[in-house]
Amino acid sequence: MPTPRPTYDLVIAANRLPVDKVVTDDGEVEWRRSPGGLVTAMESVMRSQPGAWVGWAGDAGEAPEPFDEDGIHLHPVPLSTEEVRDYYEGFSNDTLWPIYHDVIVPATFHREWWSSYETVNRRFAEAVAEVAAEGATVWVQDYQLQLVPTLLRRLRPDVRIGWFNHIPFPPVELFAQLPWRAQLLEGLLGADFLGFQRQADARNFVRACRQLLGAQTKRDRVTVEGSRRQVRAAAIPISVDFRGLEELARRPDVMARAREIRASLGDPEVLMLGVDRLDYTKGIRHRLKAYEELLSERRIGPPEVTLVQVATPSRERVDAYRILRGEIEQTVGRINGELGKIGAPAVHYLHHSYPREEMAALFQAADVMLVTPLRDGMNLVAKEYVTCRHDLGGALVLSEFTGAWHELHQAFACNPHDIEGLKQTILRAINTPAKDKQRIMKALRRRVSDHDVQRWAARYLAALAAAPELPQPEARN
Ligand code: ADQ
Repeated sequence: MPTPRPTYDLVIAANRLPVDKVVTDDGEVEWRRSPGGLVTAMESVMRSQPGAWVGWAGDAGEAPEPFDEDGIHLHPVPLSTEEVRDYYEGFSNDTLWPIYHDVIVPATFHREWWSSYETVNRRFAEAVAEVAAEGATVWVQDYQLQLVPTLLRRLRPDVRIGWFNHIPFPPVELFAQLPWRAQLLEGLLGADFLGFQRQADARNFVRACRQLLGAQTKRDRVTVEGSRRQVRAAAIPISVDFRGLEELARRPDVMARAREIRASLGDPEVLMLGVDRLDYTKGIRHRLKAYEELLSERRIGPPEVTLVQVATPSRERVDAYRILRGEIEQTVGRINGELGKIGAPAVHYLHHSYPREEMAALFQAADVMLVTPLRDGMNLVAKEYVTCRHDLGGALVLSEFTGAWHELHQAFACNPHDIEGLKQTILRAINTPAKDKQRIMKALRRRVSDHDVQRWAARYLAALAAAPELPQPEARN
């Protein structure tokens, strides 16, 4: 008789497993932990209770057998080539992503994509049902898995189910465009607790349930029709591993690297930095436009002022991303061609991923950090930047359209659509006296230090545990 598979009291379900496959020189397959806030947060939680993580391993085709890595049980879910195209690149990133980010680019609707999304969500729900212990806590992550809560509840009514949305939840006027809006809301209502980055996101969700499903709602609760079950929707903003990242940023080799970066750029008076996934939500074009105008009006210029723009390759098989990359690279070429000098380009553009040490050094090297998204669930780069500035140096320009702005009010706030205003804010960030900037940085750092990712995970799990129970039947007289 086959031995029964082990089951776990805490199960995370996310589109990706927290590991990347690496094939060594002698052809051996190794799994390397992909660094990221969620993994760090989970490590802190899973130290006290054994946990499993259900997710895709990153290659299309058959999934590897489940395995344990650094104390976490990893349970891979397979995706075929067509599913990667339809469920992931299609429905998740070309239908939901634009709708959930203010339709900065138009969303694409295909019925086959939806059908693939349903199939894959069902597969995730079945995988979770297999590894979850009796009465387990299941924490589902993000917009790729919005149907999992209800599908899982049908399979396993004994488990407690939470879902966290890493991206914004749109206003009902935009959400209503989705042909599958009712199914998505009903999918989420299978959870006991739904977590969002901002209050406004939670309110948008509750309002969508009221207006599109006719559900009864009261403050942050939605009553599920037919079952009298209540689902709570509230904001629990994500954060970074403040202590871990700060320790890294204090390492002498990282600090030396920061100095080296500045020196290799010709020791500019002002080094500005942008770090983003190459995504149309991040406002890279608006940032470059403001910078280009400041240069051509000769209010700033190389070699005294320079900009490093790191743009991580992202979703390169989705058309909107290919088009964006072309536009950004053309703009950078134009700015350098027209406004750069020999040995002093106006923009240093890097289309790579970097190790954490290099990112921490870049953050420390930068005098002005430009975080200018048109819409962003949170934006961890803003929090990472202040975490790395233990010297209290630097200034953060932060878009009001990020979740981070709702916590980091003291930053130099900007509306990236207002190019004139953005230019003024950049100049203010450059020219504010160092003493005032230090005071601001101190306040920003206190906020992130007090609300780190470990606290986020603990708060989320406490809210999930305390979520409303099914109301007891009223006693009969
Ligand atoms: P993202 O849209 O990916 O995340 P963000 O929050 O900025 O955006 O996180 C990006 C991460 O990638 C950061 O940790 C950053 O340091 C790292 N990174 C960026 N460029 C890099 C490079 N070139 N090399 C190495 N690392 C790089 C989604 C939502 C956000 C939300 C997060 C977490 O869109 O709004 O903040 O999830 O919930």
